[in-house]
Amino acid sequence: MSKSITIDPVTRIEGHLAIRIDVEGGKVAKAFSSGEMFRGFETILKGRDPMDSQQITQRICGVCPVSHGIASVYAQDMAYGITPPGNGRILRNLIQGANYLQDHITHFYQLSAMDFIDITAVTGYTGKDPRLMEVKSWVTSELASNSLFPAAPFLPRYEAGYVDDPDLNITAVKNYLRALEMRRLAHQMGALFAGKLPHAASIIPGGVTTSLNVRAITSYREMLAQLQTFIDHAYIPDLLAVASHLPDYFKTGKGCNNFLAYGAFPESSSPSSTFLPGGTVINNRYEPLNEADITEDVKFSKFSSRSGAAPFEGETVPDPEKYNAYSWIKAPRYRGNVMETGPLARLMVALHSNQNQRLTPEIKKFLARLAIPPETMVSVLGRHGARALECKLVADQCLRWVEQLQPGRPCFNDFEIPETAEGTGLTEACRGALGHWIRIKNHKIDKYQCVVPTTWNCSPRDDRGVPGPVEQALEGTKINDRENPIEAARVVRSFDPCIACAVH
Ligand code: NFE
Ligand code: MG
Repeated sequence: MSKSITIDPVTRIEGHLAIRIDVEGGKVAKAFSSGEMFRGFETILKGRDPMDSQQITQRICGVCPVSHGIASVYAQDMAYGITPPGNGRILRNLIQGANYLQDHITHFYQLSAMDFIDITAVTGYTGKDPRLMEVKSWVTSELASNSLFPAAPFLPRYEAGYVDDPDLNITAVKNYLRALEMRRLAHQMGALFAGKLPHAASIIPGGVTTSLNVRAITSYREMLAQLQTFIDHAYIPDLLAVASHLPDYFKTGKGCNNFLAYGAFPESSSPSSTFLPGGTVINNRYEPLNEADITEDVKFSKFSSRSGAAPFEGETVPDPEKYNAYSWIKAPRYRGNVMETGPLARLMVALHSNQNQRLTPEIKKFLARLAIPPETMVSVLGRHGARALECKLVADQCLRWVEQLQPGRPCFNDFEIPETAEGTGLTEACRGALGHWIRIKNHKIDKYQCVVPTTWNCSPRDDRGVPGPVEQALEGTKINDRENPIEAARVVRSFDPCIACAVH
């Protein structure tokens, strides 16, 4: 007999996600992922000045706003027929890169580490680090108190097998605290060129409104060096250590095994020259991306609009009472296929396409350190590993880009908003492939559609009843204790879901 377990809300993610799993014989037989609210950004944008869109769409999210701004200005660049000058392209990369570092570090330490690390180990700390001593005394007094949720956000959590190594656990708590400083530093670094963050003020069609000066460039480089040190000496070693303690999670949460990436960080004015390559891997075979193959199903989503439409034809008409619908997330598909997107997808696309020959040896070196073959990356720990490696690669690349800036040269090109136009903006947000589609009529936005990374990953079933990537990754997962379904939470969090984005 199957028993249904609902995790609602899933905590330590962004937004409102409910997961229902039907467990049979100690394993997940079926899973249902539900985005629990409607937001309506695509509707809000209709009729507005197109130049509002890079500001308004950044408000979809406080975690990956830069990527929404970037997707929006890419779509407008295409609609207005403009290309940014070299400085403008590089500055966009540097702002987006800073956001990647902030976001990946936050995901590992603040959002996921507590799935693996036993933070109560800090109560046995005997060293003299003042901050760890402070955490120790706080956790100890909280545990002795009558508080309903003592030591939140560290506790409560599911009871489970955590890493059984006091030194590693204490180091991870120490790095959890340092990660808070690192994410602030990454924001400050990006804000040197963004005006402010998390919502960048300077990203516009045609480039970036910043007047480059040597002081900002030097500051960016100095802050980046601190972040690189943290990534190389804390994030990557902590990730490798956790992986060595919980190897079963290389065998858990495989999922659909199809991967989609649009590519990100252009290295020249050619759209295909991205540092992180784009394309698809279906049945272990690489194919270049064909944008026309992207559609969104809504049979099980709470919308009355037509199912199976391409983004330019898509509508977003909410229908909260729709029969059988169980999510506010649409179900994007690529030529009908369920596709995983995100750092793991980018790694698989890079490896299978070998488009960026600098990346392939780095990925192979990392797999050797993990002592696993590429196919084992398709797992809970593989997703965390791909994120950590990508964080390092992007940080190292930001150093190369910042050297390419040319003070005194222009950072944006002028443009006019045409009466009628359309454009597509494709990039990679931290969680995966992000697309914005804009159509302009009478100088105003006539249609704006976003297909967002977590919309792909947390999608419900499609019109054929095929479950989405997270739903598939949950299927087959062993659940040892139905009161503590930590295994399911670990699978879901490996995707780093953002439901605020997914329901936009
Ligand atoms: Ni709201 Fe976002 C998603 C990412 S879309 S976090 O999903 O990364 O740009
Ligand atoms: Mg949408």
